[in-house]
Amino acid sequence: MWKKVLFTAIIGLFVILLFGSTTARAAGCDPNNIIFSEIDYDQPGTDNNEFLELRIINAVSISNCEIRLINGSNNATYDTIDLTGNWGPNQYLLIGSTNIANRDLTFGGGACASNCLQNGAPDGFALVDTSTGTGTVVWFYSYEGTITEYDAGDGTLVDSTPLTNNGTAVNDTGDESVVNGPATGVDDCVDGNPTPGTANQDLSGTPTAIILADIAASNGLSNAVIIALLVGFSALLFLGFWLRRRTNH
Ligand SMILES: [Ca+2]
Ligand SMILES: [Ca+2]
Ligand SMILES: [Ca+2]
Ligand SMILES: [Ca+2]
Repeated sequence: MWKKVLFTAIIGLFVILLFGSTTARAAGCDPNNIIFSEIDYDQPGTDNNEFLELRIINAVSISNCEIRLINGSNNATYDTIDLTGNWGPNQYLLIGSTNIANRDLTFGGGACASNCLQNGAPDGFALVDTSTGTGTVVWFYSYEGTITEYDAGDGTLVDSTPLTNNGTAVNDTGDESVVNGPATGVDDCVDGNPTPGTANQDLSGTPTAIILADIAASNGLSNAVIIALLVGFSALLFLGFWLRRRTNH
């Protein structure tokens, strides 16, 4: 009898080790595996193309996590986006308005088309662990300033980490988005071309030098003469020159 029980236990343990280990994932809401990647909260005119992009570093279950959008003027949560499923590694989780293609989740309970992300200043967003039953801040970022003493539900007052670029608060007002830099630190945000759901523009390197070795006029001697005149004229006035691209070629 005892031999049979012991044999069954050993087989059960073997099955757990064999199959359990292959599906093991990091704990949910792991701040090292769910990081902020990019946000575009303000476009010229009406904000029709807002999105928030997260990057999943390693395989992780995020079913106990949610993203909360937080109004900096009163610390109220104005939108909650439940996260679910197993993700990663190296995947982008895209939350967007209904105008954002290939989004995984949608602001406003699935219905928000414009003005989904408040424009500050400041406003913020937090990754919250809900496995505690009430809510615990995992990370909490803000833009255009700092939000103080936000309570996710567990009674702990948390100040946001402002998105900055070398200490200067970022301000998204144009065609670009706020991209977390190549380093994972949030004090390394830069303006970049919006890349919802895909790898961010790499702005880490020094711009590649362009050496102008030759100018080929597309329209015979006339273009070359124009360029020569421009160069000579500019050198006299500004000690520099510019190139003009003809539009009628
Ligand atoms: Ca706008
Ligand atoms: Ca606000
Ligand atoms: Ca907005
Ligand atoms: Ca991106």
